[in-house]
Amino acid sequence: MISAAAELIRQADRILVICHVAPDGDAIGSLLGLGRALEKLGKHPVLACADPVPRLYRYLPGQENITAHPQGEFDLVISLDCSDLQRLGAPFKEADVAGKPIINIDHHITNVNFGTVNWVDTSAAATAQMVLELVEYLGVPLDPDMATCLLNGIVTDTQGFRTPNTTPRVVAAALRLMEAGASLPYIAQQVFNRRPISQIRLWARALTEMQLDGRVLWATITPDMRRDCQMTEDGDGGLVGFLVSAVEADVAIVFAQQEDGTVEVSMRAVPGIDVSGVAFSLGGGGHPQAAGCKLQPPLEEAQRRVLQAVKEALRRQTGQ
Ligand SMILES: [Mn+2]
Repeated sequence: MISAAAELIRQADRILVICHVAPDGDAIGSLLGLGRALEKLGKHPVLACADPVPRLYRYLPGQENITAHPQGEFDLVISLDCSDLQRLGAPFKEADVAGKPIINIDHHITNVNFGTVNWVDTSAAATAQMVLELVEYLGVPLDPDMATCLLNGIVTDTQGFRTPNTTPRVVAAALRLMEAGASLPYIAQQVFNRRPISQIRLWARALTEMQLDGRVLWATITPDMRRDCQMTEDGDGGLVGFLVSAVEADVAIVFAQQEDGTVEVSMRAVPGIDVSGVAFSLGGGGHPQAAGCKLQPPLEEAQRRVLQAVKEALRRQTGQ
């Protein structure tokens, strides 16, 4: 698969590189790392994402070049960290790419193989790890900026090398990126140790109303709560990862309602429990221990559906 991807890249010139909506650190890091490598190959990549770069990742070199409105013609599309075409959002729909080949590079178990070339490696801890392998395969020398972006992807998707898929291969990839000039302590400081007080206030609000239902711990964030706390970004700011640390819970869920009423559902599970199937059945996707989906309002109906599906999955998986 990597050779087929490399062949398409060698033949192309103007390349649309695009990641999923509501981008995370792996999506942004992979996008920037691959974009830089393609430029070094003499290609003309345009980096696209439907949503703005989250504040946390604005320290990454080149992030200001990511656009939500890719212009002009392209002869190749590279999709990164995205399990289906829908999740590429508006930039993909609007771009002039009809009939052009798509390279689908992803590590989500729920990937639906929508590409011309599908390189889906569910054993990879991050898409950035696969991008590193591709960059090396293409023979592009790493530089410190490229290495920083790719290591950002690995560090965030493994929550700082703590997820069960952190294999020696992942650590070896991180080692190569550090040797190329990326600083692991600097990245960890940027992405784990700094958060705006508005986010802490929002967590405080959400935590007072969280509920434990069996072994499912869940919380809600509404647009009103975000306004009260002057929190400008969507999502939960990582709250779901904090909730799943409760020893009384096997699954944590955060329901983050958007301004338009849509409910963004983030789920986390302890090792041994798989929530990716629940997310997929509700139109989303993800990994066994970290998955999500988007549901239509009303909020209460979305909560009822998700909680029911999660409890059913827990019953099936634990036999309780
Ligand atoms: Mn990822």
